[in-house]
Amino acid sequence: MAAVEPLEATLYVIPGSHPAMAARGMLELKRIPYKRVDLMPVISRGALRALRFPSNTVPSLAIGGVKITGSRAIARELDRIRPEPPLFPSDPERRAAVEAAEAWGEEVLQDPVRRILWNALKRDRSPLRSYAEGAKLGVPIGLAVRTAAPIVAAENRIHGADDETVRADLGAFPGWLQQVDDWIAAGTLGDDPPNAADLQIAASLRLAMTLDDLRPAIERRPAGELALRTIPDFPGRAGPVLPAEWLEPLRAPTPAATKPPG
Ligand SMILES: N[C@@H](CCC(=O)N[C@@H](CS)C(=O)NCC(=O)O)C(=O)O
Repeated sequence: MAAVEPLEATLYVIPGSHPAMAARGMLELKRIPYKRVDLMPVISRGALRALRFPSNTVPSLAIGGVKITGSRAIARELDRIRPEPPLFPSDPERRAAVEAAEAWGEEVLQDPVRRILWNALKRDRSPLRSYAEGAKLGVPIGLAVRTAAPIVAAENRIHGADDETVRADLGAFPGWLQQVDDWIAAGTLGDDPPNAADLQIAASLRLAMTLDDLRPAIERRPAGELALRTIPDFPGRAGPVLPAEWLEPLRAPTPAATKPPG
């Protein structure tokens, strides 16, 4: 067996960032030890620019002298430098299906979950502390949370988390959950060990499940089980805060719940 070269790896994250959590899952799956650097949102942008990463978002990873930004780029680089266990299937058709689900996870699901969270935190900032659990931000967590109002406002602006958009996101959510359930049924998702799409999608669903407003609609379906299995621990918990009428689409019975017995 070829010797596995030790790798110097530093992963830059924001506490509670779902794509950063996906990247952590990838490194852990491949048993690559890494140093984690926790950054405050917004401030992260300047820090990553100063560190000369290709872009200014998290996750950003420095590994083996290379700097990569983005959960999907990180998945590919990790598979290149440490092929086992693979994040993508070797069969071309299966790989294409996993890549399509992974792209959907980033391009369709990731942003709405981010918007919903920031909109909820705008209504009540007190859960912020729970998302920062275990993080080393360089300032006392209490102080970071107490002074977070401008950051929360900036994040709402940066990510376009206005009420109209977030209400529409919640309306679309049941369809997205159905899409994930369908991919699980088709075998594209739900592999053991997880593939890149499992990690990408599970991280978004896990963050959504930190919101008491959303968790009941997710946890008992295959999508929720996948999320909990793939990323058992995800810091953060926000109590109910979104307007009840926005959540109505999520209250409709799931297809599994309406199936007749037998
Ligand atoms: N789509 C990117 C994530 C890009 C992104 O928006 N990351 C957020 C954290 S979830 C970020 O860096 N935010 C910094 C900020 O908003 O100031 C990926 O999958 O890597």
